[in-house]
Amino acid sequence: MLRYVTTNPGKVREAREYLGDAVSQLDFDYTEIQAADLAPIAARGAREAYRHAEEPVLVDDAGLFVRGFDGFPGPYSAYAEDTLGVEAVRRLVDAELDDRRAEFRCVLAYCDGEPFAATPDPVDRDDRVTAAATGAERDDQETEPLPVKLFEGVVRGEIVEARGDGGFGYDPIFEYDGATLAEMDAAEKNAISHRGRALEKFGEWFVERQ
Ligand code: ITT
Ligand code: NA
Repeated sequence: MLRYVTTNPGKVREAREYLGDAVSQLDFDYTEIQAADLAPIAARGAREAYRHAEEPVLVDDAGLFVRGFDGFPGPYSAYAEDTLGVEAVRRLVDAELDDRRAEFRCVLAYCDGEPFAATPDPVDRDDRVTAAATGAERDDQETEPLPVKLFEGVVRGEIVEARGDGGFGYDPIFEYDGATLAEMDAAEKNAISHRGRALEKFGEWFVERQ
């Protein structure tokens, strides 16, 4: 059984929509280190979650990166949602920026305690992600680092007035191709979303791993 490590049921709904019943939620609040990128946060989280669960884990770290704010809230998106709230983030963009462009990023980090093949993975064409996946990501807690494989997805859109009541988090204020993510069902959102794209890369790779 593959455990999808998150406290957020919205993420699990989308993962199960894509990967099916082979995944179940592991409601585990791993330590989120401070970092400018999602990848090291997810990688550390996957190692911690694997040590805790002792079965294959997939950690999902995501964030909203507003271009005109140099990527804020980015890795601090959950904190910004909890403190300011989604509507205040939208008002900030409205008040401060003419450029409404933003992107959602999602990094999935997989760990099952086993090493990965050293040969370049033809499916994973993102150089930065592949570099991190080869063990370049250091594990301070162990002399022998646990290998972690990373999969990244991005969707580019714009911050708009809230519309729709599907999805979760920042979905109502993020528009892609004329619709907000909250106006899409889980399958429609997966077809274009940061998470859907990361899940697709993971799914193709995981079939070969099995
Ligand atoms: P876990 O860490 O337990 O997985 P979380 O909700 O705290 O749950 P993150 O740390 O990845 O997740 O924080 C991401 C923030 O971005 C959080 O405020 C989410 O609501 C939001 N978010 C993540 N994915 C999203 C998506 O697909 N659509 C809208 N908002 C999203
Ligand atoms: Na979190």
